[in-house]
Amino acid sequence: MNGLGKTYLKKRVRATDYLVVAQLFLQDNFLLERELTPDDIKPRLLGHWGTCHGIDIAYANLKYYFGERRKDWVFILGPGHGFPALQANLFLDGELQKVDRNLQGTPYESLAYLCKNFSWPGGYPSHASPLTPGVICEGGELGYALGTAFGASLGHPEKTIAVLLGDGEFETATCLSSLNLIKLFNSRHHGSVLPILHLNGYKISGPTVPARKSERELLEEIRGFGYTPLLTDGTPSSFEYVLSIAEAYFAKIYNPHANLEIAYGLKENVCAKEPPFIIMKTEKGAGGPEYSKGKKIAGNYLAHQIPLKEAKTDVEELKELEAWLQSYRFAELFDAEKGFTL
Ligand SMILES: Cc1ncc(C[n+]2csc(CCOP(=O)(O)OP(=O)(O)O)c2C)c(N)n1
Ligand SMILES: [Mg+2]
Repeated sequence: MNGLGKTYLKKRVRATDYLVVAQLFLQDNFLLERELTPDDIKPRLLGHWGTCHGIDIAYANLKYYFGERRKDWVFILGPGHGFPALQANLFLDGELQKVDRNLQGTPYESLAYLCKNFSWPGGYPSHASPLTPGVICEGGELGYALGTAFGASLGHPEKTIAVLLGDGEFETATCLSSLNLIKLFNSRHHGSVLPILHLNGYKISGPTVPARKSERELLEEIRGFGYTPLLTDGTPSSFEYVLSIAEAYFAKIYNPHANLEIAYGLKENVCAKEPPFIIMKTEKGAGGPEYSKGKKIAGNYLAHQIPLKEAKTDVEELKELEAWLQSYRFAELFDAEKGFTL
């Protein structure tokens, strides 16, 4: 990937992360054109921040890599509580605007409507739901995403289905048993399913079991289910590398005689016999507050829902929120009249 691609991906993640935080907190002053005041903050803060940064990374990289190569790619989101990130990405791409008549004003009016109406009575829900275009299985109960992905691949060899699984979700019996579906579905008659485990270390209330395993144990577990584990830290070049290996594998199923090392510029014979399984390691809540009131937030379970819960009533938290929002320099990425300028 060239420098331009890397710059674009970093900007895109900054823009979508900002949109997430704005949806969670703001009912006004969406572009921070003046100092943040308590009146700008929603009266009831209800949503999930911690998983969103990783979703933004995964979505950006998948879209960038598969957008050209695999036109019929699908994204399935396991942690449906990361809905503000899904909305942010659909909004940035203009997909929501195509179907939602409330989002057809100027770019600023649409952004204001989106943010204010997230998790708001009569507005958007806090979790992915059938109101969101493209949602094929309502979120809420963790565990079904991988099974849904295999189901969506049935009889659709043209489809590539990337499915993001939370590491807490990866503790559920439903998700773990769905890993076995590869033994039934992996043929030329069905689509390509690409599981991505979001190893952010935490679930609602504490550390996850996959994160408590050593890297060797986790990789052996994935291999034991019949997959080739591929690790990425979410940076554009490492994400591109694991996607190129996945792409080589999928291409080989459809064209067993292709010389993929030449076709994809891969340096060695990386096209394993077992299908790819990506492990994306991120820090939960990265980019958000590191500490607040002496408590560690980013990289801890406290990032799961709303950090800075008292931002409306506590001046110190309001200032921390303002600094957090400012850190994305959103004004460089969005013009009130022209929209996104990434
Ligand atoms: C079957 C089921 N059990 C429990 C819950 C409650 N719950 C909601 S979010 C969550 C934690 C999810 O953690 P993880 O999968 O690691 O997602 P992350 O937010 O860290 O990406 C849990 C346990 C649920 N939604 N479904
Ligand atoms: Mg987690």
